[in-house]
Amino acid sequence: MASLGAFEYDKRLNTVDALRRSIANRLVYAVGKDLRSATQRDWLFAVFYAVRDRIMDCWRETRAQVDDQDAKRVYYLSMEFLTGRALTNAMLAADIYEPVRQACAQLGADFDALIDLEPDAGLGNGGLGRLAACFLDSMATLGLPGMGYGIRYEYGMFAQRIEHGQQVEEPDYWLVNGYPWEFMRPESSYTVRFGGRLVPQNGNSLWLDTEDVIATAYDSGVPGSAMRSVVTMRLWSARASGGVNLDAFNRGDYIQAVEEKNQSENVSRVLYPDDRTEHGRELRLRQEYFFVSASLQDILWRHLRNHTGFEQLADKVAIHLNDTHPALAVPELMRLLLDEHQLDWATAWGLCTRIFSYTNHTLMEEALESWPVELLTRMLPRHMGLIYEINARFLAEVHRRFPSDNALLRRISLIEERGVRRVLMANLSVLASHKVNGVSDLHSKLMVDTIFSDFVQMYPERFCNKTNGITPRRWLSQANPSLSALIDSRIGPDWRRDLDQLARLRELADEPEFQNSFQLAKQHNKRRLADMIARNPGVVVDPESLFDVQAKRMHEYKRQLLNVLHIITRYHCILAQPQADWVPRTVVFAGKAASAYYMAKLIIRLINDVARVINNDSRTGGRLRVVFIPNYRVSLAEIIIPGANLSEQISTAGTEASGTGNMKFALNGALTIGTWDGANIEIANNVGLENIFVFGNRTEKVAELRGYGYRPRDYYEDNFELKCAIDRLAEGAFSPEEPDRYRDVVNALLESDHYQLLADYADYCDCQDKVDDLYRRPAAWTRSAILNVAGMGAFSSDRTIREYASEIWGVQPLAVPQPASGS
Ligand code: 26Q
Repeated sequence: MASLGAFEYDKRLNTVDALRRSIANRLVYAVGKDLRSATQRDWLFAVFYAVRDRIMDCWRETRAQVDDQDAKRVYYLSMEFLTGRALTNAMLAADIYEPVRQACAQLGADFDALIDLEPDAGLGNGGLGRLAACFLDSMATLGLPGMGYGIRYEYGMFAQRIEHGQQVEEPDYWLVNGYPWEFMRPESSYTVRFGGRLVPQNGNSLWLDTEDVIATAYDSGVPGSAMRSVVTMRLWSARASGGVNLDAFNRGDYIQAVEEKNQSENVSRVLYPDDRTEHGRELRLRQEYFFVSASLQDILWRHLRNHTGFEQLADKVAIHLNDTHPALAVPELMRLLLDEHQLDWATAWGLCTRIFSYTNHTLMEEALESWPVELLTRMLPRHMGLIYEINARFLAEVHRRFPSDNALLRRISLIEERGVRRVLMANLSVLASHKVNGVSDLHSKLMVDTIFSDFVQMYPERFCNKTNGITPRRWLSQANPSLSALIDSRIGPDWRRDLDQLARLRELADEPEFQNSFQLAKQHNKRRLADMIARNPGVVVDPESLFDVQAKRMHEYKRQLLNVLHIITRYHCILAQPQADWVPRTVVFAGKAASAYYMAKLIIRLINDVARVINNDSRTGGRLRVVFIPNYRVSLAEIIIPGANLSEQISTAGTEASGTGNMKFALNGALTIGTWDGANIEIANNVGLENIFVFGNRTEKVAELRGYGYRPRDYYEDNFELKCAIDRLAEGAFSPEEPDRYRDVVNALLESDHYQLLADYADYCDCQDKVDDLYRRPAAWTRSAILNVAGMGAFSSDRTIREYASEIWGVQPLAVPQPASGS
């Protein structure tokens, strides 16, 4: 084995024999079973432990290197990490997938079944949470000294069942069987305080009589490609502190004492579903402060372990805010530096603005986070005081630079004064950060033109773009073994770490043999998806039909309803012209609606009602099928996405900050039908406009329509097919047992149509006809699909993270140690 200080992976551990021995050994000594008594779950754990053992050395070595090199670290603060399953990813990173599979076979364990037994770590809602997971993967792959900090929710994203066509939520108690990938670190526990009162003390404040919660760290390792390094994801779990309950306990009120304990442990109980317009949930604010406070105490502790004082803090530490959810990190760092470490204001604030950076993920005004001043004052009095002080100093500066602009002062303030006074978390985040980025070219441009235009006047140099990316390890190598093997056979395996190499596929796009193999891979993945659909929801679909997929969270702005309007129209057209040469289509939907989001849930029900009517109508001759796949999550995406021919990315222009699903589909050889929105634009530029289906109004036109009074009814009156689709919906053609069921949908469309579906409907339907035309020419379609894959190099999250590292965080990859000689 290599000596300490120079990591060298011992490949002898990776043979089938060695792995078989390890797995059997772990089954006996870690799981406590043997070959005769092992259940599937026992095998899963035994394999898990054997694989985990093979990343431990690299993980330990990574931590040692960061310490030894005293490298600047980046801390990625995120309320969500949507990592999904860990096992296959780890086997691929350690390059032991095949030997583990064989070892399992020799032991008589059903490899595929046990892989499928691992629950998803669903600690996120969608895009933002999955982005955080891809970023950790890329940091590990690039060897960047970094860490992710978040919350160890006991209940992740709810599980979705469909009952009578409607969404039913079930708790996702993902930890029931234990989670073999995490390590509890009780020595890394911190007190997080809430409530209490302030007592002024020489300029600063004493914060007394607080309710205290203990945050305890749980670490898991995120292995990079080829085990370049292993990044730590540290999630905090809440424990009651002894103190609060002691009184009741001493009074003999044991039950009362335990109940209070329960209360404080609620903080890390459950992930909030993304309901972007629902604000002010007190427990959500507690969660935000809880994880931010624990993380910052941990960061400062680690710094002081190796440094005296804070002189070098900003040279050693970068802290990134994933949206405004961790924005309380700003007053918390100020509090720690001022009250606990006695720095002066100017020094402390100077450190903040060098340390923090912030990513914005939404432009929708109503989705920007804000908290009532009253609530903050009650829960975090010291922080509210610090926010006032930060604001006062800032407004003085604004006034000095723009003396006569009182309107500017009102707009730019951290505190909104209209109605109930609220703290605007985005303004706080921008003010404290040296860099603020959007997540696609378009989004970043709109960001400076709209929500942050006033801040641009003050700090133009802060604003920049970092287009999102996805990890090719999970989203191609792991999810799509068939296509990966084909790519390997032509350009070798290095695209996994250098996705730009996919460009070499361009010259193969016209080669019949390559096209043929490419089609075979796609067919294989479509059959895999069709088999899954046959099991749940239990619909038989034809793998030869065009698989048209919209898989993402249910949101009005994403316009699943526009897709439904097209389906209804197509259905009517097939019935009207049954002899015409229709391209058989299977339209697949998947996605969760926030539990309190009425419209989104109603649209799920509509999809299921439309599916029932169309799938049971023999007059279509099977040329149209509609399917809603329940419980969309990372592990399901890994099957759905490779099986798609067509990727639906149809948000109203200017509303989807970036999208990342769009990248996953294109990387797996689906063609996109999409609006000129988010990263769709950059995908179009990279794959070529002739290889993507673009439709609909652009942002200027959307804004113009909004400006001079958009009248959806005009589109309805002027378009016969549209009128038919909406009329049938309104008459209850898809809900004969309750003809009124979709009245609210119809009214929303005709009366306001906030996302302008009707304005884009005609162009969307025309564009869908062009999709059919191309699909009728398999060679031309396949050529385009290949050129999509070939053009996706730029969308690796490795590219994104390299840009963050050099342009925002100022962190460098760890030096690769030379193996110690003679060891
Ligand atoms: C807020 C308050 C209370 C409860 C929940 C929330 C909440 C939770 C999650 C608000 C928003 C989110 C998630 C947002 C999100 O996923 N945004 C997406 O981020 C992606 C990564 O940048 C982009 O690609 C998508 O365009 C964007 O919609």
